[in-house]
Amino acid sequence: MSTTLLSLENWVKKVAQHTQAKHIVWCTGSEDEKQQLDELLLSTGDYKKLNEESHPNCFLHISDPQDVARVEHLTFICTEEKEEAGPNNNWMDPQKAHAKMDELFEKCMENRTMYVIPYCMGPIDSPLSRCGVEITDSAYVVQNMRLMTRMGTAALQRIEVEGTFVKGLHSTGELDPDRRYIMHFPKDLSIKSYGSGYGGNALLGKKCHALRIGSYQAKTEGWLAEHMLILGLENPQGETHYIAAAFPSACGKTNLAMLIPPEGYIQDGWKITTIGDDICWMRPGVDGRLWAINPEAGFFGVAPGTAKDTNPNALAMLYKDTIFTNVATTADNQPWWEGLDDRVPAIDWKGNTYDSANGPAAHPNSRFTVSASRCPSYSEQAEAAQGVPISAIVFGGRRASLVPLVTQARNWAHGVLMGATVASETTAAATGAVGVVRRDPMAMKPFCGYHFADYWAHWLSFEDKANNLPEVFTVNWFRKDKNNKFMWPGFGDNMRVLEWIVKRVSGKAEAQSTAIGDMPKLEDFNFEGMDFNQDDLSELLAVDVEAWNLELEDVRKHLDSFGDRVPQSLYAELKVTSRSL
Ligand code: SAT
Ligand code: MN
Repeated sequence: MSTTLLSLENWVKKVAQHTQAKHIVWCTGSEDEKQQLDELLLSTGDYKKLNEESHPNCFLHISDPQDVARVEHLTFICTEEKEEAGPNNNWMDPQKAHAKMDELFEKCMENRTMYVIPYCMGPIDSPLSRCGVEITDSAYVVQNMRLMTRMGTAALQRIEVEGTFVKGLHSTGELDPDRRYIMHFPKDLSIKSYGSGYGGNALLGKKCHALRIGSYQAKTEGWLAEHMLILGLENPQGETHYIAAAFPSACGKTNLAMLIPPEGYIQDGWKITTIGDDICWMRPGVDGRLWAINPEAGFFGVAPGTAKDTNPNALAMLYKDTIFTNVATTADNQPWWEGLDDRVPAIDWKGNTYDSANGPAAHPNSRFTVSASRCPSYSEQAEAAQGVPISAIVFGGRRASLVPLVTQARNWAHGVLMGATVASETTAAATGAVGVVRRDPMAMKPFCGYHFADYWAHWLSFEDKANNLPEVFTVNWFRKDKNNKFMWPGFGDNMRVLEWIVKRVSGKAEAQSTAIGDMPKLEDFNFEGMDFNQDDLSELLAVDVEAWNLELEDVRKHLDSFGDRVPQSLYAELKVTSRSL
């Protein structure tokens, strides 16, 4: 027996019996265990060693070419009533789903080792953290969970004290897309995932637990589980404001979380620190503010586009102790991806000699997995049990037109409307067409574990739960001009927008009020050291009344599509906006 918690021991036994696992390994999180599994993965060909001199302790994993992204059409929320899951989710009756999954899992580990991974989402000693146990037959998953969560003995001890944990069962199966399902059972706090080894489908602590099951736990317990980065912004006076920002996958959350301010800002004493790049759990504190933790312990970031000029902090953490998935390699066996530098890769992500005629060398959704502690801008506050107080919540998406650079909500309900109606062009992080505009409420479209209308009502309820809520903003770094060129430089220069946001929060900047929200006055915006024309900024902050009228019509249709559970105050806010246009 490897645990004192009977419910856990019984579950592990039952799964072992059902899957006929050959061996059971309880993961402790030790360094020895890490090394043994690295060796195993090298011996099975699941890992390739990268150049030890340039990239010590770094490995390359290549997925099955049909298993490189999340599969939203095969991801289900299994609640008694279909209505609970809402139109935003695929739904399956829990009994039917269990039967389907039980059949797939039957004897699926016959010649495999079953790893039991106790993990804690969030600092081990934080009351905001929640625990889970993932059972998997993939050593690659274990190695990723080791970096992405606090896993092993300490987590098990907490689980044994608490007595409850999220149960995640995973098998890579045959990697057959026709025998692949990711099922969530919110009431039982359990997950069953079969047939994929890819991050979001297989590292069950991440999207499955921390967002889909987490959002359900959060609703029942009075907190928020969100698809947000968290950064700390320190001003020259030494005060730090924490900002939580939601963007859909592959819209630059990692880059924003690790932003290095423009030179002039650094000289003046501004600094950005990183708490997290993907997930944020927050709850009201006794002071009426929302306090947040990053439930993760590492970064599972998109490699392409990560470079010295776009994200030097990320690049600095990636030369050591990193797992690379589906990137290309150079002739001297260093990891390489599009946008990294101008070297020519030798081998593409499929293992073939690189030929530009065959498409990109690295998969567009290729990833790095690395411990957060390797990030130069990682904040020690990320380990704080009480979390960090959030001053501003930012929603963003990829919109080539219409949506201004930055807008501040009139009030909390307007902010919730902004979040509920944010739209973005799709990216390579999920299978399906890329570049199609879709509404992605709070960037949670693929991750909210229950009916969006109820989720918005939950968001709105915080007005009664906390009396010092963050200010809410919308940003758009992705506007394009007539020639299809980005109008805003983005990256480090996004600091200028963040500065305005914290100045607004602390009452140090004015705004001009418009129908869609408050926007910066040109004189409050810092252009120092920036090669940018003020006319362009005026365009980025303009409200195109005709286009906004069309947008609001679409927003109304979007809200309507969630039926009569949609809170009336969202419609009321929508009315205020359209009347003022
Ligand atoms: O879903 S993953 O966690 O694998 C990546 C993402 O889409 O953010
Ligand atoms: Mn994400």
